[in-house]
Amino acid sequence: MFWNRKMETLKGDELTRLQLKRLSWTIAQASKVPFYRKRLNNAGITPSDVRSIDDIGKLPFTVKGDLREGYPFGFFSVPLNRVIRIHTTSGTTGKPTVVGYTRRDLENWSELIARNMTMIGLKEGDVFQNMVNYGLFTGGLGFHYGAEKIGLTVIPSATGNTKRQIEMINDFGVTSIHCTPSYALHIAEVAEEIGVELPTLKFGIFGAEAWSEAMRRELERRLKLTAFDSYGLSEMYGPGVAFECPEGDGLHIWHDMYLVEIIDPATGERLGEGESGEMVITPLVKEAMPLIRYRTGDITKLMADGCACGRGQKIGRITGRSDDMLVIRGINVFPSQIEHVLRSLPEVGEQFMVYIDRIKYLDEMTIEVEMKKEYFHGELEDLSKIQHRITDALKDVLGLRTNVRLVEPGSLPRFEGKARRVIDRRESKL
Ligand code: DLL
Repeated sequence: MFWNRKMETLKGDELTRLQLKRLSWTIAQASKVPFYRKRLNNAGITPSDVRSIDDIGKLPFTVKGDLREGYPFGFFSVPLNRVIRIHTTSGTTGKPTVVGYTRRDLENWSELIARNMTMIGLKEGDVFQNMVNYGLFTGGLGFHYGAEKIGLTVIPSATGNTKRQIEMINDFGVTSIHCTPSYALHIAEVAEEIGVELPTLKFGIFGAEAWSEAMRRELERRLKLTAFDSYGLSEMYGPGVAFECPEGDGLHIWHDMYLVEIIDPATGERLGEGESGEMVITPLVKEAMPLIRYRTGDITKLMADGCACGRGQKIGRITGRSDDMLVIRGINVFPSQIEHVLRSLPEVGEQFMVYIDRIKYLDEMTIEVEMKKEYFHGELEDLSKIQHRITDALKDVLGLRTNVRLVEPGSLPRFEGKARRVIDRRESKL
């Protein structure tokens, strides 16, 4: 099913022409922001110098630090009286990033969400429970208005009170839910604990954090639904940047609204199709806060074109963030690799936590792993065998010795929003 078949399937010259037109518009719009005016002047570039899509390579990157320096409204290209909504990122490191939206921006954003939700098969008559934070986080209102645009019956349940969420799913005949994969796992855990099935659920939309294929299988099995990956970031609009279609194997990114490049995060060189690197996005229709070549920090690749659904070129699932990468005794480790290993082991339960310390100048990684109930009360000897098996499996994938501690089911923190499973206690990280 398509929400906007023409735009969703636009390809070839027709797409390039539209992208170029919108890119010129975006550069002109960005030139109204003093930061970009100066940048473009310094680079000696005017909007008319961009004659082909590839000319974008002449423009400098924008990074999160630039946006922080513009706090709060320094990146707005329209007067404040045209900005009708503001969101911010959570700002765990330093000042949050502020994003503003004009009326047209909000319409475009809803259009994107409507495309995504229609693509997976949601339509009028479906009941949608939106179990994410409804405040400054873009996941709440972003999905809310897109779902209403299609005509779904929307339950703005937000986060928290897991038992009540489960009750609502059953009482209201909810067919589709949206939350972080971590929270979905918690929902499954609590539903099992209180012995409740969720028979009306069909679709799970999960995103806002990296999650593995093993996690998808687990969520699909335990919640008895089909799980779809949803990717986005506040600096674009929020959720709705890229989304899986029922064919799976990658996410469709909306090429009429976003120009995508993949670069080597170390050198900034552009990489080719199939090569993994950092995704750089230039939004093509953002009015209140245009951005040029924004470095997302997210690691992915452009996949070969030609999805059976007829939509445009996909990106691979996000495998981590360039700034998520941990350097442990000189070896690069992505938290997503740890998650992947742990979720494929039958003895491992719901949660894990990773702690990194520097002990006598040496990095030590300790992984606390919750076990499944049926294994936790086993013989000491068996527990020791399991611990070795986990350590070996991690060593195979990470190339690194780790300290694995098995802990009781239910003893590690649960997350309602984005999970924070890695705690780096070293003073200097490299
Ligand atoms: O997380 C927007 C969103 C809300 C996306 C709801 C999907 C669903 P931020 O809080 O600005 O925005 O965080 C953006 O989260 O750069 C990625 O590192 C990460 N992220 C988001 N979606 C995924 C995903 C929202 N599906 C940052 N897989 C991004 C992996 C994701 N990482």
